[in-house]
Amino acid sequence: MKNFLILLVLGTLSFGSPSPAQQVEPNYEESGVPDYSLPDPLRFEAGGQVNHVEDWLERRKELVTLFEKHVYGKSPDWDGELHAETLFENPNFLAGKASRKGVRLHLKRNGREVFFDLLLFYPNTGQPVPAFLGLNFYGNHTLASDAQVPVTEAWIRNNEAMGSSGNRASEAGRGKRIPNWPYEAIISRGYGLVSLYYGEVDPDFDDGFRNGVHALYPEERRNEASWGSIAGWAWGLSRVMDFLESESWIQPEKVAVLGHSRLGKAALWAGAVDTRFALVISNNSGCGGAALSRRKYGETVARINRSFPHWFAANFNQYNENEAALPIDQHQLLALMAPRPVYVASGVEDRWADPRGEFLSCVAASPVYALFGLQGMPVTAQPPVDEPEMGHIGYHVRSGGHGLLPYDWEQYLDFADMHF
Ligand code: GTR
Repeated sequence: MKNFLILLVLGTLSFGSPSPAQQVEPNYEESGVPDYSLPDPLRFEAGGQVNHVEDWLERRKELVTLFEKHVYGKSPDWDGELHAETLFENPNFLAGKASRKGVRLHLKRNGREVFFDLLLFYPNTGQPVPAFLGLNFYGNHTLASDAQVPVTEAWIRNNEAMGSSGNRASEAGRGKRIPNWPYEAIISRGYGLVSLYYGEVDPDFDDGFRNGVHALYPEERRNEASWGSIAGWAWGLSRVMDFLESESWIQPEKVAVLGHSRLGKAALWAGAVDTRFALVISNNSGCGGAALSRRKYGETVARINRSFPHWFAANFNQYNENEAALPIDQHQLLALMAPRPVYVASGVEDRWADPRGEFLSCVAASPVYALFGLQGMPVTAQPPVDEPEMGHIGYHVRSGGHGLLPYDWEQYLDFADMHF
């Protein structure tokens, strides 16, 4: 018994002074958040206050350049040709209430070509409608219970390696993601929905720029500030927008871009660089998305760079365990949406994505909305679970963990109703 007690005490002691391995456990305590001060969105790098909307437009350019250089990398300007091919069309979807179609977007540049397939749903109202646009994780067939929507072969075209790391699509997934993309509810609220598989835009593994949209720009070698996969996914969303502008069923000036998790990071970056997106939604985007990097809560810059070296510009590595040196923080990314509405959603159990850091980011972005005479985040204290707050910035922390759920969609639909 005595020996047992000694062992127990030793065991406790060894927990009290963590080994190096234990020290790198993620921090999930508010008391473990370091002191930090956030860079001011309304202050020019050279000093000088942003007092007017005209100043902000200059400051905005400065911030986009900083995010390009230090975080996401700079995407090329599109100088190729886009061609849309209709794959299938069903004007009698949902017993005639809606249409569904498949469109293949071919992107050609200097003799090279990539393509990605869109799945589009819209109500048969006879009038152009607003719509949501979002990348999906497992293929368009996961949003369809019938066989009309084919399983993507992108992972075969690109590289088998994608199969191990890149959310490989398979027939087994057919229809499985409909609860995450509740098109029936979206349509009945008068909105369209456009989705595409992110692995067709850029496969989610470190491929040295050989596949996906990167392959269209072989002259853009991987360097410290070149576009990572998040920027590639965002760039793909802009190409979808190019196409949607020519569609008659949609109101292209009312397109909300949305994404979950890594694709929430991509939706935010798409909204930041392409102001055609009228509303931007980040679902559980966390580190490198809506959450403040300086809080070092849950996933940190160092962790994300080590796990996903292809997501960001190589420069972002400079800030591993060195967040205070970042010239920007993620509240300034949210501020880049102003005056357009932006919604940030967290899951209370999704501590890896730092729900509080996502909320504080909304608060810290709000002065830019105030410059436009708009209310950003209406409150400064994090709202209780399942009690959304909506100004020009919307926020909720819902019960449960990481995921894009019907509850989230209800808020996005309300937020879109409020602003469109
Ligand atoms: C995690 C990653 C997060 C988030 C998530 C996802 O592994 O650490 O940043 O992006 O993946 O995309 O589901």
